[in-house]
Amino acid sequence: MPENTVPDLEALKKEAALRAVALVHSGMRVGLGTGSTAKYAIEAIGERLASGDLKGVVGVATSDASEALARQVGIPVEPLDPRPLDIAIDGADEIDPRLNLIKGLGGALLREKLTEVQARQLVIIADQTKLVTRLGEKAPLPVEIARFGFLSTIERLREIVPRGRLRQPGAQPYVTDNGNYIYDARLPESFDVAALERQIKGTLGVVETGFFLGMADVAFVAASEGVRELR
Ligand code: ABF
Repeated sequence: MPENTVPDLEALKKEAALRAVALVHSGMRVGLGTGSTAKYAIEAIGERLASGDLKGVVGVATSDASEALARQVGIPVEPLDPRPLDIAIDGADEIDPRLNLIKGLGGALLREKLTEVQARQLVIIADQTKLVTRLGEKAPLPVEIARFGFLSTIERLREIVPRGRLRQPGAQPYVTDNGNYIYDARLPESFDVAALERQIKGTLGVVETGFFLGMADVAFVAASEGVRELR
């Protein structure tokens, strides 16, 4: 690539997605992620099914949007049940050197966590901009909270993570697929991630956090030099 050329992020996301989709085999039950990178994976699974290269794959979607896309590209979709998934493929907002993640800027963190915790293998796909040295470096931590009494929940959360705000892209707060709101918390410069996760999760009114700790098995991270496999 010539010097000073801005990498095409969409091309990088697609390259990472294709590496992950190569791990999908016939008959697998696959967790389908959400977001602009996961979209390429869903499309690629659909293409492999259409070409006959894959057979009998069933998807479990992590959002209404991913379910709609999966159906559109010909992937049969089932609801989540207690059976394990063979693999789940999803994007992330931040990836630290231990493969701990922040997810949920796309708003699907609860269904993503419910689905991906059941996957035998969680494969993360991203472009290089998602790599960080510590979680919270660039992205806020999305925290899904119940709508009922949300202002009180936010007050309680502010005692732990004072900087943050209710996600509100327009006149009304953003509503998740589960009917909840999201508080986007700005993390401090230094903190114990497991302790902070426990503290936030233990706050009345909190449904789930966007910390995905110790869940990812592998990340395919695309840069202009190629796709790196991180474990
Ligand atoms: C989902 O999509 C999320 O958990 C994360 O918030 C987001 C990443 O989206 P993109 O791939 O569009 O950056 O996987």
